[in-house]
Amino acid sequence: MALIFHSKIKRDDWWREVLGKVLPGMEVRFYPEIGNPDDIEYALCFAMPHGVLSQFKNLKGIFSLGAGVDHFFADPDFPKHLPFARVVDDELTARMSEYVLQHVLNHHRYQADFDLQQKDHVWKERFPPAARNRKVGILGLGALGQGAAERLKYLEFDVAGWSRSPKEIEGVTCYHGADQLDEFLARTEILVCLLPLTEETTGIINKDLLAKLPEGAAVINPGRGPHVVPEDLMTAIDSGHISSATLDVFIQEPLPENDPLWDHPKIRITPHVASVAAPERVAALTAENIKRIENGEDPLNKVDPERGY
Ligand code: NDP
Ligand code: OXD
Repeated sequence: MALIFHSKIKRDDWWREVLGKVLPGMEVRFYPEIGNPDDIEYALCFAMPHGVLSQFKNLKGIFSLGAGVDHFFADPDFPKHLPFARVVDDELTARMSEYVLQHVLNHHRYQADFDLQQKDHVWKERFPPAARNRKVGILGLGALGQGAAERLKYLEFDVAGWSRSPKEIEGVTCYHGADQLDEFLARTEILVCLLPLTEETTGIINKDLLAKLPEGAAVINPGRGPHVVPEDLMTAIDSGHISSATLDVFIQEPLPENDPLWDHPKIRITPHVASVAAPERVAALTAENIKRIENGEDPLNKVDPERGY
């Protein structure tokens, strides 16, 4: 029995050790060292090159190394019929919540303006409203959106969220579906995108959506790069309608050196670090899911290929 592993971040020794502890009978092969493809029964990966997974004719299950799965569905040969699971994990959620809190607080407290003022030695006060009067809106109320909403509520922000299906979450004003998007946007002063990337959500943060946010709103995107149309975001910031933005994810990663986003004075960039799942936790989840599949059960956190997330 062999498992094929692939990650964008090279830490093969670490993964070999943690997977070895929880899957003692499993041979772990690190892509591109596939060996005999017929030995491969499981895949644990992120951004596997397209066409690779479909070569494994004895594959029984596929596990994403992360929460997002868009990179799998982008592969035209992705074997959609196989059990397929992603990571849902308290620690990954907690890390994402930290990121969201950090950047919501920066926007709430006008930190981008103060950074620019500091460069010019300008002393100009501006006080934010109390958190309870600051409206934060989260696109996506799944594992990560709900986690972030909980922490924001703790700081007393006025939190709303938007999802595909209706939700009831105590202390969060919930909107859903295309019909309620405009109402959600009209009340959102700080927009956080925690949607999965699907056909429906690609390019969602475009000029039309940005125009529906109130004057001075800020945007935070730790979802996926293609959620945002970067030219529309820069135009909306340059016009003054949007005050500032924080982006963690990009259409092309690493963000090319000559990309204008790097130098925009009102855009803060982080290199896709909003959250990550610890290898020990992913390894334990993988072992549990292999056990389940071997017993003929569904894996935990199963992805629905029809919905795309
Ligand atoms: P979930 O699948 O748990 O939640 C997705 C949410 O988005 C759900 O509330 C879902 O609605 C909603 N949604 C999906 N499609 C639509 C739509 N068309 N219209 C309205 N709402 C929609 O995902 P997670 O919370 O676990 O993760 C979200 C994303 O965060 C990941 O897909 C990944 O892209 C990104 N991510 C980024 C990281 C980083 O470091 N930058 C790290 C980890 C994840 P419903 O509840 O009705 O299904
Ligand atoms: C993820 C990610 O999807 O790291 O987990 O982006």
